[in-house]
Amino acid sequence: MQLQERREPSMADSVDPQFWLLVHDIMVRTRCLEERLIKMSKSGEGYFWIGGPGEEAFNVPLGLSIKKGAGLENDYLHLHYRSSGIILGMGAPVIDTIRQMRAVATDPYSKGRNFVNHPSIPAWNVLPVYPTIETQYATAIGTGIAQARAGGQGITIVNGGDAGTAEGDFHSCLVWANRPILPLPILIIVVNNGYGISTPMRDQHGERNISDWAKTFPNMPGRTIDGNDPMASYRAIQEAMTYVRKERKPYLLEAVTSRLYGHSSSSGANRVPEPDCIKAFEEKLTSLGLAKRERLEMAWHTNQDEVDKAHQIVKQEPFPKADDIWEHVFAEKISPSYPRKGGS
Ligand SMILES: Cc1ncc(C[n+]2csc(CCOP(=O)(O)OP(=O)(O)O)c2C)c(N)n1
Repeated sequence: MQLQERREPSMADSVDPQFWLLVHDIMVRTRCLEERLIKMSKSGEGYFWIGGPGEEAFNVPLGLSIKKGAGLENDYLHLHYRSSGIILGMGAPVIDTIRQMRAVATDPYSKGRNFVNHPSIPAWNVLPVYPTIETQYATAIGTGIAQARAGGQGITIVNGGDAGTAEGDFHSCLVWANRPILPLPILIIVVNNGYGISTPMRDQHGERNISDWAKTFPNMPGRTIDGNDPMASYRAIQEAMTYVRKERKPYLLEAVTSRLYGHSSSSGANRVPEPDCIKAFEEKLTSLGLAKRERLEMAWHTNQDEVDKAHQIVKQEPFPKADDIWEHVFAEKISPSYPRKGGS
């Protein structure tokens, strides 16, 4: 793997230090949330855990950079199941993810019916996250076409893992995004954490970098960056987003990250000794003189407290009732030929 970094020592100075404290705060909130979800899965509160501890350094700057809202003039997000840092960066509250983990009726994303970290937020163009890997690269083509036709500033953003790039949906996205007749404004992201469940990426992928697929298309930029560094990530995201928004053409960005608790609860969800992006960021912030250690420690206390309080609230909330099974399944104005409540 070769990181294509462009070193700009002025990066830390060119951004308000308060911004990096905000990034740190949301990274910590995301980690506190994910560690709570893991505890919930281990104590039988919820059926399954999958999530993004280790991806915070890339995801939080991305979430903070989204043009957020509904409709074609805003960004559409086709995300995978490790994107908690993105939606928390966009301002989603931790309590809603805890609700989906416990599968309670108050879960706004799926009414207690989907796995945790499978949000759906229509008001922010966050399409439902699915557990089938890589299909999001196919749906991204649809909003990409709509936004190419509409013009304006809104773009489509899709992310997924390294292993999934071996599947056809990823390549369909590259081909459709680069059609000369209608190039698509899609920021195509691959988060490379080095594994597909338990299969090492290096055993399966002969390409040097996944971003090298961009070279197949004469005009498509592609880069591989250190997704464990929030400053490098923010810089690369800004560059890529500016290109896609202005040029209305695709960009392939690969972020190399850690995977700190393995694949999911199915593989045990135990901490593994890979580089921790939050620890490294804290070292950087203090050594650059951008933050004091006490300020950073306070972020851990405040966010842990917020997550604990949200968890206590969710524990009192009701589970869905059996009678609710047909709610939110069919659209309101449906053809009479479609099945009705109680029918099939
Ligand atoms: C279409 C499909 N095939 C297989 C699976 C089983 N599966 C779930 S996660 C996973 C590995 C995904 O690895 P990667 O794309 O690298 O993403 P990561 O989980 O590492 O973020 C697989 C094969 C699936 N969910 N969907």
